[in-house]
Amino acid sequence: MTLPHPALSATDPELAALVGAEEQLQAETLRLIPSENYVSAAVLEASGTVLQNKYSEGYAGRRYYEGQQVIDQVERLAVARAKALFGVEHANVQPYSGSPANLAVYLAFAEPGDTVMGMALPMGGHLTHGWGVSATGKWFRGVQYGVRQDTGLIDFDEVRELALKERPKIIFCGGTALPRTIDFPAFAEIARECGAVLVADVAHIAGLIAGGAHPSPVPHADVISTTTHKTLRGPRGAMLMSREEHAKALDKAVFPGLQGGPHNQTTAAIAVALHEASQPSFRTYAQSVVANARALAEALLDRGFDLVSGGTDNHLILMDLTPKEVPGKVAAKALDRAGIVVNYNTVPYDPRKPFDPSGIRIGTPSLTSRGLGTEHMAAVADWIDRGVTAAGKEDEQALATIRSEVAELMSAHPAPGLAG
Ligand code: DSN
Repeated sequence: MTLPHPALSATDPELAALVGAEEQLQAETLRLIPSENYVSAAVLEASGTVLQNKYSEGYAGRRYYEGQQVIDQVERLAVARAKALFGVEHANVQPYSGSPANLAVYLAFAEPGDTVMGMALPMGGHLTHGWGVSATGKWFRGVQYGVRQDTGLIDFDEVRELALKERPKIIFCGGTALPRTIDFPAFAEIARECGAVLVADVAHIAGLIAGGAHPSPVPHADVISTTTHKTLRGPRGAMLMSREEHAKALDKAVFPGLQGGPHNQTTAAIAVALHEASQPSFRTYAQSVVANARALAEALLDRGFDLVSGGTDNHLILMDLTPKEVPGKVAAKALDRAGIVVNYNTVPYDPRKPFDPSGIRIGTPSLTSRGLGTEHMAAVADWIDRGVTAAGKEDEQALATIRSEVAELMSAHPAPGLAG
C-alpha cells in the first residue's frame, strides 16, 4: 500500500506519483540487496521534520550559528545513544554518509601520499578503503589484501606480511561483500605490530553488532566507521566512533575539515533508530537476520549454488553463478523482472569485469524486517533458482509467474514504514 502525501500531491503531483510508485515497488518486491532495509514509520517521520530548516555548523555548545536551543539537544541525544549502544567513549553523528565518514578518517590520521591498506574492492572491500578509482586510492598509496582463492577467507599471515612490508598509516577492515565474521582482534594485533590506526568499517554489520549477532570491534579498533541505514535500520547517514583520545582529531576532520552544516533531520532520525536498536526486539531482529541468511545459504547450497566461502556467518551471501553458466548481470536483471531485487557483484578472482561480473550479492536484512523467518527461506531459494534458470533460457513467462508468487507472499508481510 502507499502512504498519503497530501501536501506533496497538491503541490507536485508528478513527484508524488513517483514516490507512490516507489512505495508500491518496495511493498511488492522481495528486496535482497544486503545494504538496504526498511526504516520504521518513526524514523521516516523524523527524517521529514522542520529540523532540516536549521544550519548548525559546529558541535553542541560550540556552534557558528545561533538558535541551536533544540538542535543541540537532538545531537546530544543521538551521540549519547550511539555511545551507549556501541559501548564507545566518543561518537560523531554528523558524517553525511559512509564515504564522507571514511574520508574524514583519512583527514584525521594521514597525509596525502601516505600508505593505507584495505581489502581490494573485487575481493569484497569498499572503494574508500584505498581502491584506485576512489580519491582514497588517488591521493593515498593504497595497498590491498584479499581472500584466499581456495577458501574465500582472509589469510591473516598474508595480511600481516603485507602490513609489515608496507607499514600503512591506516588499516581498514570490513567491506561490502564479506559473508564471514570479521576477526577484529586479529586485525588489531597486526595494526599494533606495524603502528597503524585500525579502522573497522562496520557499515554492513552495525545492526548485527548492536543486536549481539556479530562480535563488536570494541575495544579492538581505534576507529569505527558505519553508515546508519543498512542493518542498523536508520536513515541514510553515518557515524564515526572511537576512544576519547581520537575524538578531537575525528571531530575536526568531519567539521570543519570536510563538511559544513550537519543534516539535523538525519541526526534526529539516527537518534530514533538508535533508540529502536536498543530495544530487546532489535536483538531478536538481528539474530533472525543471521538465522535467515544461514537457512537461505543452506537452501541455495542444496540447489547446487556456489557460495563464496561456502556459506555465511552474517546477513550476506555472495553467489558465484559461473557453474550455472549465467552471468551475474543477466541473473540480476532477470530476478528484478521476477520481483526479486539483488545486485550483480564481482566474486573473488573474478575473470569477468565489474560491470558484467560472475556473481550476485544477496542478504536478509529487508525480508527479516518484514517478518519472514527461516521457514520461508526454502521458497526464497526456490524463486532464485527458478529465476536464474529462467534467465539462462530467457523465459519471461517463468519470471512473471515468480513475480506474482513473490507479490502474494509480500502482501501478507507488510513493510515497516509502509504498513499504513
Ligand atoms: N553501497 C554500499 C553497499 O551496497 O554495500 C557500499 O557503499
